[in-house]
Amino acid sequence: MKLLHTIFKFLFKFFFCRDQILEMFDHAYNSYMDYAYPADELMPLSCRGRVRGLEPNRGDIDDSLGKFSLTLIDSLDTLVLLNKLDEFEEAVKKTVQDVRFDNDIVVSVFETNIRVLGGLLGAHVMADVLKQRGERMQWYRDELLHMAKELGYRLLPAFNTTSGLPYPRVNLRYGVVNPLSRTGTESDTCTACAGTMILEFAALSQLSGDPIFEEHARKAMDVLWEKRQRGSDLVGTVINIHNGDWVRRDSGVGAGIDSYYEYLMKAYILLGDKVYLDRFNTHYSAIMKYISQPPLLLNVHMHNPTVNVRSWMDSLLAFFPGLQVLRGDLKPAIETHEMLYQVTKRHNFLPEAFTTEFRVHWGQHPLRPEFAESTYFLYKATGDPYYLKVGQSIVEKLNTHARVPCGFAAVQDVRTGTHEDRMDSFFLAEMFKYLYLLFSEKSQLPINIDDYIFTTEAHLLPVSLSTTQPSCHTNNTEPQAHEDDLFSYSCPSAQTLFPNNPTFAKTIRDSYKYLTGLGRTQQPSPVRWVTCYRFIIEQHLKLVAEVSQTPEHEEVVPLIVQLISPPFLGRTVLTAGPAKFGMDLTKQEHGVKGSIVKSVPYTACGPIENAVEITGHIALALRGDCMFAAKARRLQEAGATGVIFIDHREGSSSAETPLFQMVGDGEPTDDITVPLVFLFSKEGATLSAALQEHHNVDVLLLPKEKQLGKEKPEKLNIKFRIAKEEFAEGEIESTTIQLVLEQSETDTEGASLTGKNQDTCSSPQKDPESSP
Ligand code: DMJ
Repeated sequence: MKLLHTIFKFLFKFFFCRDQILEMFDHAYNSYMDYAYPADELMPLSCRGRVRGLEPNRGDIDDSLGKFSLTLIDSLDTLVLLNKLDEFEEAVKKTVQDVRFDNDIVVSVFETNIRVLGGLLGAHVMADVLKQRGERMQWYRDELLHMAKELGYRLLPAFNTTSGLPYPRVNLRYGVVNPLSRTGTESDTCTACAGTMILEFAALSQLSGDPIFEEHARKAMDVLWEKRQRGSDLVGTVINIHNGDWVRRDSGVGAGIDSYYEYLMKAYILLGDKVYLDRFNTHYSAIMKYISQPPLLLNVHMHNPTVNVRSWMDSLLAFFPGLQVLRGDLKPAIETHEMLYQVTKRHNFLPEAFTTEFRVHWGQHPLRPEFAESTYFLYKATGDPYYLKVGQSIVEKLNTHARVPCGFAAVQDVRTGTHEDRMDSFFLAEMFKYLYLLFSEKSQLPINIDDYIFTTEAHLLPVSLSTTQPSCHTNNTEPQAHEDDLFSYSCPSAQTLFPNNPTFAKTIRDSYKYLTGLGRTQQPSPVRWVTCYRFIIEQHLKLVAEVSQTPEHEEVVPLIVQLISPPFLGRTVLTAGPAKFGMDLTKQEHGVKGSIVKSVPYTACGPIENAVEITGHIALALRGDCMFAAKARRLQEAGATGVIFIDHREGSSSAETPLFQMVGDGEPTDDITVPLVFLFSKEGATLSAALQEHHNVDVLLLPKEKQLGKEKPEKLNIKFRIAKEEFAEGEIESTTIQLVLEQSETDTEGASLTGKNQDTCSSPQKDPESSP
């Protein structure tokens, strides 16, 4: 009875929390839209928008405001995740119609990148997913991506330094060195400011086809790495952008450095470039050696790392347990998170800075999401309902101590509970995502969350981006990660870490229960080891493997898709890539013929809705969102006789990109027997245009060397017959072109081409005998 009661209470809280979070989001978002939009931010106490220049200058924090409706853009992909799809469509329309970047305003390069560029990219990806599903966003023509590209170009002047480290600020209209820019006199920037560009810039390069963004972000990452202190492998907090000298040499994982480490790990996940993992591992070992003093994370001097430089911690470091979960290092993640939880119990929120005795050092709390972020990651890694309880406490504290009639207000001082007239955009971009995800089952989400990686502002980038093209540059001279490090390249198992101890998370936490002098022993809660979050990396590796470089000894045999029905008649030939699984087309002397039908959904990542039309035909499917093998399987089951995959990356073509072989998903693929070919997007566009114009398009899939009418002309004779359709007197006379493929005398097997030795591609079929 007691157990039932506990389960009921747990379920009630679980579902109640989800609804409560949605209601809170509505309150925050609607307040912004009703009282502040198109201003950058909501002033929740004054119930109006914050317009830079019209309000008293707050210094650096105002550099986030670029008169580009910051909060709207930062909220876009949250709308999707929270299943507010009508609102999303509406908000995207507003963004496209109202937002302009040609503003004579000086903004922070870092903040504009993570909030605005990241926001646009995350929203573009979501818009694309919804559009491909065929229900919404049908009007969408990549407008957000075009805006992202424009913004990217406006940020680029910041990288015009001799070192390659970006200026901290840029004038959106005039750049940096222009006399009208009112910026460009700065000589230094923070490590995180220079080192938190790579995810957004690489995604922008890959989605837009212009490598310049990724190149600049990589260069900045390279400089920071080169400038690490070689003895300690730590970096400082502030660096000179001209000569790369360290300006502030204190080193921690919070303010000033935080997302540099985060982006090394995530750049590896997104781009598959092991250089970033090696760098991350090197830094991580140093962090664990010098900065991590469980459960504390304390800044040290980068040149003399055994010396603590301060006795307080900042709230930004609360993201770090989440990053440790990503790496699979759960024990210290649980310890630090528990310490942070105890601090929130004592002060309601994490103060911006708190001492090693957990007293307030700086009492402000601008509704930062980092603690919720780590809570979500720990719940994913452990499945321990304890973390739901933590999430519930975050929800309660926000409602009790931050909610005001026009939104949620930052806390000026956690000791007094006084409010500040600000609601930062990250509250909508991050806080609600992590809280909602914490209380949602995967199946309740509109997207498969495992297919995405979160930027530091919690914008969603698809891990499949890593497979769209090889990275710009890789530096193979990097040192290898420490071989003896348990976590370097593998997913650690709970068995290894906590042998015979199913309640390891609780055991670890229990040592910190009375850390702040508060709290009582918790009821023992069963801990379930669900998964190591390193599945993201495994997922990534799978996706990389999907298009992995073919080993040197294995040749990529180019295939073709030849359009054979009128009016193409074999003259349109598209170069295609092969698959390592499915039917081996090189063994099909005469290829495989069929008419093409576009899959619905186009990505073929969900149930095939037009199986009736697809049966007996070759399906067209867009690359992305799920594995090639999964798409092929689904389409084969729906009755397709072959699949042509079309690249989702704009502008790719066989002339410019080397062909690759699609490989399976690591699982057996023997069940997939239909032929599979891959077209880059330019070739794919030709095929799609043909289908749109002619509705019935027959194609032949076959190896290039066996291309009809070319290399082996002796095998087949192609004859064109002009047949006049004669109708009753007075009726229109129509001309039909017939393509007749005849076996040559030398070819004894030609009959297998179409099942008969003569094929008419005209409609309606004419008796060839009647032709002239
Ligand atoms: C966010 O804008 C990002 O997470 C950034 O990396 C630092 N933290 C703020 C919110 O606290």
